Amino acid sequence: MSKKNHALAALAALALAAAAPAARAAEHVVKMLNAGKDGSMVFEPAFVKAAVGDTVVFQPTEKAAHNSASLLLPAGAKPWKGAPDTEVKVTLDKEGVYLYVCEPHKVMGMVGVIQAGKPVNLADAKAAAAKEQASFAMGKDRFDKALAQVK
Ligand SMILES: [Cu+2]
Repeated sequence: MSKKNHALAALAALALAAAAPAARAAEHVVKMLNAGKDGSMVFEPAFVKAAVGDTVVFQPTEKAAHNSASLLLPAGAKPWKGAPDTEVKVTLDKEGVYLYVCEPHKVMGMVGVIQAGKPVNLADAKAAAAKEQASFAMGKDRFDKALAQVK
């Protein structure tokens, strides 16, 4: 490596170090509600757009044995399953679309979608959502509404 290249590499390292605080992971809060803007038994917001490395916190804002459990994940992401009426923190360590449900109320359409980075598995997510929501008694369009916000 030439002297000039050494200097450039050192500058690049400095620039990366300076940029690090701005790249710190964000925390997104999703409330578990008995009644929200979109009706009864909802995650609010039902769609979260995040960056890889961000955290989503599911809060038992209203209690009714709500939980958050992953349904479909990007390849290699870790599944989660929260206890009833208990906060769950999920770190989005893989890029893609995450589908999750409230197990007791998924038949009422209590479901949600998270996008971390690029939606690399969107086709898989849409197929899994369509299959799952076919058995819902109500809120059959909630996965579709949330997935429509993926960009
Ligand atoms: Cu619930």
